[in-house]
Amino acid sequence: MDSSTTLISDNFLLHLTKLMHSTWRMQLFLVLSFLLFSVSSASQICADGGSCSVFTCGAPGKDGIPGVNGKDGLKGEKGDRGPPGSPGIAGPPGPQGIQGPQGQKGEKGESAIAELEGLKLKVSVLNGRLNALESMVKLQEKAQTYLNGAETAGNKIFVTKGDKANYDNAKTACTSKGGQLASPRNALENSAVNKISTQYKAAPFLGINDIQQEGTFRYPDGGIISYSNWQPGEPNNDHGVEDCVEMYDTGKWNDKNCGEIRLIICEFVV
Ligand code: MAN
Ligand code: CA
Repeated sequence: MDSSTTLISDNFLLHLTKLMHSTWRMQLFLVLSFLLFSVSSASQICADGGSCSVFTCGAPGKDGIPGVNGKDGLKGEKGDRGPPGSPGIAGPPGPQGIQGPQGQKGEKGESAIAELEGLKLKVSVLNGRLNALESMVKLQEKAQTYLNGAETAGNKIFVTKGDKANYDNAKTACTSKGGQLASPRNALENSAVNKISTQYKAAPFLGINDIQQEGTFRYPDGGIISYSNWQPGEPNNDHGVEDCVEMYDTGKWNDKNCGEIRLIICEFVV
């Protein structure tokens, strides 16, 4: 500012001051104008505590260095439900279920027919061998009958060597060979035993007896007899000493003293 400008400005202010001193209204105007000017050309900076400082404006300063990060804000609200995750690994096998209903029978297959034909052939072969075996058995029976006198009845064969003995020894002679004294359980078996006895013209001892209990006749295995062919009037336990049984040449039975000597006829069962 040059000296001429300063002189004008000083004169102007002086004149104005004089005018304002003229009245109290002018003084009030001056104060308000000054305050208005000061506020409009100042910046106000306030600290956190609430105290403020007022500075007059100058030329804008350079940007300062970035401040430190502030404190974490409040926790945000819960977000939306996310998409489904990938499937997990398979669990362990469950317990076995109950058996279902039986299905319908299938049609006959070709393999079943072939298998059936094979079985038919096998049956035919076995049948031939069975016939040959039966023929051999019949042949053996004929030979046995000629040699010692043997008779078959059902699955039983009765045989003798012609020997004679009391009951105890006759019993042992049969059991020692895997058989027992002839004990006919029906008319057919009784007839077979009778054939042998008539051939040898000798009465045999049967295995049947009432040694265990008088009057109760049993088979060698202890079972009570279910078939009998007593001579009329027998068993009479003559003189109280008859616990064994002999067969007459008629095929009828008589209880007899076990100490007597009789033909030994054994029976063997398949
Ligand atoms: C007669 C009958 C039989 C009896 C014998 C004994 O034949 O009495 O019952 O067993 O004599 O020798
Ligand atoms: Ca008698």
